Order: sequence, then C-alpha cells, then structure tokens
Amino acid sequence: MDLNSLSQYIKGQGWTDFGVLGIGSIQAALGKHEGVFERWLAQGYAADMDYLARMQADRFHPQNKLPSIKSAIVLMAWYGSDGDSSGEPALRDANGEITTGLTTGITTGKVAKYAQGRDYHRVLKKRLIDLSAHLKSQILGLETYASVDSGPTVDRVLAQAAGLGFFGKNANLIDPRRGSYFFIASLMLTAELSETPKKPMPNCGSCTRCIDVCATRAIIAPGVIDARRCIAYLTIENKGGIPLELRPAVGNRLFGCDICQEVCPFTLGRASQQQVRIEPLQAAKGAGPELDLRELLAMESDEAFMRRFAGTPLMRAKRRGILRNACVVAGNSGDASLIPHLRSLMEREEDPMLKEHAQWGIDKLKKVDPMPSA
Ligand code: B12
Repeated sequence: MDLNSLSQYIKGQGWTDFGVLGIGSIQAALGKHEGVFERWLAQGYAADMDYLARMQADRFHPQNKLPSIKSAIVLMAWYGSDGDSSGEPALRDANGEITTGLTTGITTGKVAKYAQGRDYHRVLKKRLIDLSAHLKSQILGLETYASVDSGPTVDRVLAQAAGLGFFGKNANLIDPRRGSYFFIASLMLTAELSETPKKPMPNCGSCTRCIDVCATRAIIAPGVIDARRCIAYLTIENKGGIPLELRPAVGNRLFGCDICQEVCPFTLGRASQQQVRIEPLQAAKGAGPELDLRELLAMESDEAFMRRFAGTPLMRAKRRGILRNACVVAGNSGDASLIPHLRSLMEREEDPMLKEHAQWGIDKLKKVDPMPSA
C-alpha cells in the first residue's frame, strides 16, 4: 500500500499526524528504553500503578501480542484546543513571574484538557478498528493489533521513533510545530509498510519552565516524573488519600493537570492554532474545562455520577476520587461559602477517606473566614 493513499485515509479519519515504523526500528527503540523504564520502576516513581510492571513484557515485546509483527502505524490525535486560546493562561503575572493560571476565590475545579471531551480510549480504538478494516480490505491475510494508552505499548517511545516529536523535559512527547496536547495510538501490522521519513527534531535546550513551575515538584529530573508527586496521578490514578503536604499545591486542579504543558514554549500560542478534528474529543462533547464544586460535593450516588460523567475520562477516578478531589479544591478555593457543602458531604458519606478530606477542606476555609455566615 502506498504512503499517499494511506495518508489520505488516516487524515480523513481526523488524525493529526502519523508515522510508520518497521519492526527493526520498533525493536531498536523499545530495546533502548526498557532499561530506562526498569530504573524508573525501581525508584518507586510508578506509585501504585502496579499494572505497569505486570505489563512490562508485553509492552516492550510486541511479538507477545502479534507474533508476526512487521510494522506499526503510530498515530497522533490532537485534543488541545477547539481553535481558541481561552484555555491558555497568561504566561507572566504582574511581577513578571511565570504563572500557571491557578486562581483562588473561585468555586470551580479545572479538568485537564485531555479529559474535557469523551473518553479517548473508546473514540480512538474505534478509529483504529476502522483503519484496520480498511487495510485488511487492501492487504490479503493481514493481521493487526490495536492499542491506545491502556494497551500494552510504550506510546511515547514508539511515537518518538516514528518521528512525531521529541521527549520534552516535562516528559511529554512534543511536536515542535504543535506542542504536546495530543494522544498517541498505534496499530501493529503483520505487513511490511515502508517507513515514513524522519525530520530532524529540536530539544528543550536550556529552558526549564516546566520543572520550575510544577507545583508539587514532580519533575525530579529532565524527562523524569515521580508519579507519587504528580497531580495527574494524585487526582486520577491514586486510590487513596492525597498526601497532606501536597494538597495546597493541587490548587484548583480537579482532574489531571496541565501545568507543565501550559508553560511550554512549544505549546503556548501554537496550541490555539490547532483544531480538534476528532469531534468526540472536543470539550463541548464531554465534561468541559471547569466543573462546579457545589454540584460535585452534592453528588450523593454513583447513579448521579454516572448520569453526569458516563463516557468521559472522569469515570476513571470514580465518584469517590472526584469527591476527594473536590474537597481538596474546595479547601484551596478560599471561598468560605463552600463550608456548608463540605459539611453536608461529611455527614452524608460513610467513607473515612472522604470524611477526612472534607474536614481538611473545612479547616482550611475556616482559616480564611473563621466566622462563615452560613
Ligand atoms: C503511566 C502513565 C502516566 C503516569 C506517569 C507519567 C509518566 N511520565 O510516566 C501519570 C498518571 C502521572 C500520567 C500523567 C499524564 N499522562 Co500519562 N501515561 C502513562 C502511560 C500509561 C505509561 C507511561 C510510562 O510508561 N511511563 C514510564 C516512563 C519511564 O516512560 P514514558 O513516559 O513513556 O517515556 C519516557 C522515558 O522513556 C524518558 N526517556 C527517554 N529516554 C530517556 C533517557 C534517560 C536517561 C531518561 C532518564 C529518561 C528517558 O522519556 C520518555 C518521555 O518522557 C502512557 C500510555 C502508554 N501506554 O505508554 C500515558 C501517556 C504517557 N500519558 C499521556 C498524557 C496525556 C498524560 C497527561 C498529560 C494527562 C494529564 N493532563 O493529566 C499527564 C502528563 C504527566 C507528565 N508530565 O508525564 C499521553 C502522553 C502524550 C504525549 N504527548 O506525550 C500518553 C502517551 C497516553 C496516550 N496514549 O496518549 N501518565
């Protein structure tokens, strides 16, 4: 199959870009990174994400899933912005300091950009299945294996090898023309496709903005994240409480975090020039960028939670995780009118973890306004 018609089909599906890797390049890239990954795990940086160690063999040896693999198409799906710049913070405050858009005195919590639309796993998997069917109609006897995020692939490493970007100091894969607000998906194939040409890539140079502004100091070395401190981990994957010392730094990040991307010069300005071409990924189709804390704190049942968030990435944290996060964000809001909402959550919920987080929020708000009117 020639590259032009493949490219036409892929772009027609709404993908932002793609690259093709032969099995030699796949093995070389994964072989180089397996040691990096093992050292990362050994340091404890994976926190409680035990599945990462369990999936190691499959992630680094794609033959485990597709024994006759000969190539892979690695795809980029933009999610960052619907074409305006409203989600981007001002880069510097009045004192000239870099700011990450964190504010106090507001009663909403922020949803990371990746999570504002429909759940990308389902949306992109569907696109991969359609792509696979299209290729199978052209290549006799073709077998494929599709993977998005939760599947057994090392997405950033494959995408970097496929020429889609470079490893940033914020650990994200950065496309120098667009920034890093994109998902990565792959389709492994038993057919040999010709590799796409690779362009030379820049690097972060001496810039350390992401490291400097990370509120919890989770970027412990360029490109290395300690998930135990990362707000994305703490508010999404984490099943327990948010460590006390990190709660103030969570600020108004209710679900996920984009601080290290928001300040990246490759993303700033350029993000607003991109469009979300896969419609269900648009913020208007899902939870959107901000959620009302009063509404969240009042969510009494899993049914109510499902009605509001089914089909969105917020389901990952479940009602329990979102309520926990809402208590922390409420505590950080500086708005004492939220105290009664935290109180009624505390009285209503049986879960000691939720009670403790609500109490923390109340105590923090009392310090702002020791005599709240309500
Ligand atoms: C576990 C995981 C997390 C964890 C850990 C994050 C991390 N940095 O490892 C948590 C929950 C914290 C997380 C957060 C986020 N994630 Co995540 N996550 C994953 C997952 C499932 C595995 C990543 C992994 O293996 N990590 C282990 C590290 C060691 O590997 P790595 O990050 O893939 O690769 C790095 C190293 O190899 C390193 N490296 C390369 N060479 C060398 C050499 C040396 C010497 C060293 C030291 C390092 C080094 O550079 C690579 C990039 O930094 C992938 C999906 C997948 N199947 O791969 C998504 C994925 C990485 N996440 C993604 C996203 C969107 C996010 C968030 C932006 C979500 C959000 N807004 O809240 C944040 C970003 C946080 C950050 N700055 O990294 C996207 C990233 C897309 C992109 N453009 O890069 C992915 C690819 C999902 C997808 N399919 O689209 N995530």
